[in-house]
Amino acid sequence: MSTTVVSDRTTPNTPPAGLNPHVARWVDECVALCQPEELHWCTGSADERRALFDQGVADGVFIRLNHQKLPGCYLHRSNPNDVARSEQLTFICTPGPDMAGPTNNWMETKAAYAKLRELFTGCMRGRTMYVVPFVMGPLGSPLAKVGVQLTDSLYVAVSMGIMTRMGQVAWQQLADDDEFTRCLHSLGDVNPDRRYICHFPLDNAIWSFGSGYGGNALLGKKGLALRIASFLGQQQGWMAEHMLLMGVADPQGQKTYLAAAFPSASGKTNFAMLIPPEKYQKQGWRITTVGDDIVWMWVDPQTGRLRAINPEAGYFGVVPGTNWQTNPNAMHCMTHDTIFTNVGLLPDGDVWWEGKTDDPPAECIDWLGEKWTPEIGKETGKKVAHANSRFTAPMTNNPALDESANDPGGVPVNAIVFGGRRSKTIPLVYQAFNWMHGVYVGATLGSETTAAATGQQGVVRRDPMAMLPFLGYNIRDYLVHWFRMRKRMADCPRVFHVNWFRKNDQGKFMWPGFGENMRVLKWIVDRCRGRAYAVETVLGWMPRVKDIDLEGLDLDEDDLNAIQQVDIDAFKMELVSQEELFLKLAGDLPKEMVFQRELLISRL
Ligand code: GTP
Ligand code: SPV
Ligand code: MN
Repeated sequence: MSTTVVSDRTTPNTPPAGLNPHVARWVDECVALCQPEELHWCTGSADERRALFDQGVADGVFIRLNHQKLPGCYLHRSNPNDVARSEQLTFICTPGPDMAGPTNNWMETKAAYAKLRELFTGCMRGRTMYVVPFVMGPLGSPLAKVGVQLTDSLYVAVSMGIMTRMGQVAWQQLADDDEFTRCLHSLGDVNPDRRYICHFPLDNAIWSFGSGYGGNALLGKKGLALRIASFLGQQQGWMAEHMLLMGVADPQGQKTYLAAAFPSASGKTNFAMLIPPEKYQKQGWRITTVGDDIVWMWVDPQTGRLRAINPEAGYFGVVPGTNWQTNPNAMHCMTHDTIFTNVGLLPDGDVWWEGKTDDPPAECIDWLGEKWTPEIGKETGKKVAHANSRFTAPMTNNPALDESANDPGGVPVNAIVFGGRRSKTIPLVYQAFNWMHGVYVGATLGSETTAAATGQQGVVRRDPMAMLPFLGYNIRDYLVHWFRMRKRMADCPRVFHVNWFRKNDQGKFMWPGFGENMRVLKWIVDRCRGRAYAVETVLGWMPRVKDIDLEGLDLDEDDLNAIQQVDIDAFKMELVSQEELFLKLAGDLPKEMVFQRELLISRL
């Protein structure tokens, strides 16, 4: 089979004129391996998108939602065994285990290719292979990276069209270069026993088999933009991080940009789209979103300042708990041209999930395609939407999109924020003493696990910089890279730690969160601008009670004290639980980590 096969299922489809010869050769190889019946070269045009959705509806991949209510929106139900990232099946493949390090699953390169070739052989017989060229990063950015994903999933092809700058633009950006990430993906038979997400950083390649789920299958995202990019960044002196990126305009008219690393399903999308309480809006505070999941950062050699871009072009966001009160901007994003995955279907062709409205619908079809009523829910405990159900929407749907979201030069980064999901021990906000201490704070980040990955939920694990599942190389070198970045910077961002998720003895969140996080954000911005006071504590710099505005909240000073309280004994236990990470690193622990730990112990 040659690369000029014409598909009769959609529009006649041929390779682009002047196809890059390296791409042509690689596609030929993959076609020979996977043996698809047809090839579809994605162009990224609006006509193509419409045709693919029509095809998807005909194939049962998509359910067309009520286009009066939700223009351009579709529902997708995944295989029930394929609803979250599979961290235990995700591998870094290198010649030796040291490159992958103690926190990654490792496979030897040749063994990995041998295993994968077996799985991929003939896996696309009778199927269409979509050739999906895409760019991560604003077009023309020096950091932008081209990838080409070959996939037999129409859902993945269409999703890549939302999440990346997909189509003709990628061929232009690539020109006749050989430098593109080779992303090969097949659903296979969606069998968890034959599911592998393998990264080959030395080959700039990703092979993913047996899953159609976002982070496992949209290979531009966690695969390229984090695992491969973090490896490249370490080699080339820049950083790829699991962070949101937001602009905060203050009443003085000054804009402060924050990059914040929170683990999966721990508040990045919500924080990045924050709408300030009315009082703050009146004063002139305004938040804009550059990105909600991934940030690439580098030091501008002219100014010595950290700058950042969002490599993505869309949002793959958590829907449960999202509503017009908690995140109106996300709700706006979902009003049109959105794919919903694993949510409930209402009789009128609208969608529903837990937390969308106070009252559940009288009747609907749940994410598994079965009838659901509140009575059935009560009896069986079944949920309407899966806990990790998601929306996929273009960032241009976001009313708060930052004006620089497409700027190849990125935005300056004034603050870095780390945050975990911690029901106990960890206070609402503190500021690290300096960059080196900030790296320690990020490196020892702990968070309770969520539904974004399969496995046990709600257990505290160490998740350095929220990157534990996304690092493409050895964590030892990653931490050293973070410490060394300091030397490249003339003026470095201030570093903070937040926790929106502390609970009281009754199990209730102590802090209202969401839009009210503006009150903490204001202190952070004011600290960056030298306008806010802080006291030195064992953990770092903390606001006094009077430094956080509580007006209009159902909280008094005692409540805030409780949220900010640092219990020395509990913190000593926290130090013990950090051992988990230190033991993994053992003799490879960077000395700065040891020093920072000693300093913390001496403060305690
Ligand atoms: P990924 O896309 O998996 O990387 O997740 P994320 O970090 O973007 O998390 P997201 O903002 O989607 O939030 C995940 C869950 O946490 C949702 O159910 C939110 O409703 C909830 N959440 C977000 N922010 C807050 C907050 O400030 N307080 C509370 N209590 N819950 C929050
Ligand atoms: C996450 O799990 O951190 C996500 C969703 O952002 S996924 O793209 O599936 O990784
Ligand atoms: Mn994420």
